[in-house]
Amino acid sequence: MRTMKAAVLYDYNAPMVIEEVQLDDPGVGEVLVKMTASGVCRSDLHVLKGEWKSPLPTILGHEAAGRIEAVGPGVTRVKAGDPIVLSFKPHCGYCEYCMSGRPHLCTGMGGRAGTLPGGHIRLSKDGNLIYHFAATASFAEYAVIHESSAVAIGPETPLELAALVGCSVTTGVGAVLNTAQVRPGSTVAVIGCGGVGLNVIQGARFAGASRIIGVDISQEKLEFAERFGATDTVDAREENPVTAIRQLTGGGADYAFEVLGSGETVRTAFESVRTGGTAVAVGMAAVGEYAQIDAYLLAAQEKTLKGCFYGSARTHVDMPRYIALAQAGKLDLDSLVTRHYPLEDINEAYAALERGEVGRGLIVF
Ligand code: CND
Ligand code: ZN
Repeated sequence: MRTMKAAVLYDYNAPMVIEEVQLDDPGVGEVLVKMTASGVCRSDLHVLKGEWKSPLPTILGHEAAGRIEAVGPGVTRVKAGDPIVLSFKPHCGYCEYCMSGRPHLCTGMGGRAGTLPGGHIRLSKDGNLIYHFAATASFAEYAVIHESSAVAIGPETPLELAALVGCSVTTGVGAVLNTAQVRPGSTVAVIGCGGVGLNVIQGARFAGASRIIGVDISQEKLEFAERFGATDTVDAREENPVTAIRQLTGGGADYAFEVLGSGETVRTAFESVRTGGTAVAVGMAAVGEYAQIDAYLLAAQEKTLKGCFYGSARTHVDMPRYIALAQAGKLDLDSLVTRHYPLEDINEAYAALERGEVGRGLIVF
């Protein structure tokens, strides 16, 4: 067991508390990671605001990279000193989803919300258990994670940038390449140009989209969108995005990605695609929120509405590839991070995310 500094969430809509907590040694099939950096993603904000219920107290954080500090019994794939990206979807390798190439939907791990696979909890404070959000709990100096959550990457990879591959890059680029499988020459609309949305935009550029329309309510975000490959931008405060996208594409985009997480913007995405087009919900709304769509047009225009979890990633294949693409200059990770924070400033980092001020914020340890 070790004592370490972490950000603990005790109540929804209350600040996280920076304090010393205890972390048990890794058990069978688990590893101990020393954190290098952890990204500030809206998914953690959903929990902070109580929009997603996660058992409390918990340590948030799921977009991270670090180095293996020690391995538990039976771990052979990684060893102390190895650089890794943390995956928030551990997978068993044997269930129907894993065996059919969709490990991001694995159902074979056991456990429940806030625990590691098998139901284990390694975090505590003075004997009281603390839950592991997203099986990663990366807003802490160290984490114990399942070995399938430790994605080995090359020794030369800058770990601060690799952290982004833990969520926003893999989710955003994967939404385009894996979930939607955007074809070259397609038209693409992206509703919400934050950390994940910018990666949808650069994924669409990489996939050869002919037109990429970024939609946001912040002028700063729209400028970012252009830097990442948007050919057109729409300020949803000034124009109806559906009308604007239809005009720009001559009737509707081939693909529209919702990357905010609300029922209203899922509807916007659905209405923005042409006959036969595909709308993809990447953003994750508050639990219990519904999206209204025209049920007649769903059939009559043969539209597709699909969800995207974790960029439909095969993490151990896709994450090293995204890093290789970044190293080849085909994906831009450097420009995503606009602010660095020490762990002590984590509440300010989330306030800035909520105010819509940052591309991606990064907590650096
Ligand atoms: P972030 O807050 O950085 O981006 C959201 C963007 O939406 C901001 O730029 C806002 O200005 C913009 N916005 C707000 N209102 C509107 C509007 N009405 N129309 C258009 N744009 C608007 O969030 P993020 O990029 O970190 O996360 C986005 C969503 O993706 C969020 O719901 C998060 O939980 C989800 C997500 C999903 C997955 C997955 O596996 N599917 C993984 N990680 C995050
Ligand atoms: Zn995320």
